[in-house]
Amino acid sequence: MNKIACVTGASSGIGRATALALASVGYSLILCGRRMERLEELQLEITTPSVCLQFDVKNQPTVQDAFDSLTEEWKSIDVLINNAGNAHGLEPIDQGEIDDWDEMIDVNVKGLLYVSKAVIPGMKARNKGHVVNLSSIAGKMTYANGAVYCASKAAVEALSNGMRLDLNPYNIKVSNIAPGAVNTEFSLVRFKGDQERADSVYKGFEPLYAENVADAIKYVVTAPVNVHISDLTILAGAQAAATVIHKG
Ligand code: 8X3
Repeated sequence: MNKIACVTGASSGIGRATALALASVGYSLILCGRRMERLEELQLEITTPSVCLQFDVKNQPTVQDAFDSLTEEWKSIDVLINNAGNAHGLEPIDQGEIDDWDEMIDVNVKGLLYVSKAVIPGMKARNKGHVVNLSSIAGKMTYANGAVYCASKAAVEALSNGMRLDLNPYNIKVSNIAPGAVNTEFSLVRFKGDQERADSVYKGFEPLYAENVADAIKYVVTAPVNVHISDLTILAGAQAAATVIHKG
């Protein structure tokens, strides 16, 4: 068996592109997501061995059951890409929806923990592994109207730092990836299907594409054993900070 990479949120965006990028350098793939048909479509594009796991990262028992259902061979995960995440809403703190807050904290923070809890013990037992957590520029700089999303990503940053310390004695690398403006379904989800508003986020400049972030993750994962990329921020070419983008 090739090395095994497990990608959450593999059905679209950065997760999908990362699965394809890692397959292109020979990784076998565990594709995780909520939408089985999308995972199976992706599986058809992947030439290395792959399996699909359907679960919602918010639901801890189903996360654990899914990983428990893997055969022994597939349980030997070398690389975990904690990509599943989302943003819901963009408004002042007093106007935020409780359901939106729950969704962001449950998926971005608790979901990442649930998946990590299911995978890291095996890495520790095998004394090797690599965890890649998808944070955001929003985790490094809070912007107006984004307090809860930014807080959830700041939590990812703290978790990456804590994991790196705790897992260091077990030869497990932990990389934190912080993308800026990436043109995926991110804004469409944030704005609850308002395509026009989502499109306006990426107007007037060339944003990052999921493949750009996937390329960086591929480098992070395949870097020599003596190289540990602990933290990588990737902005769009015209971007200087979370909300500073030179347009026009
Ligand atoms: C996505 C980047 O700046 O829209 O995490 O929050 S940003």
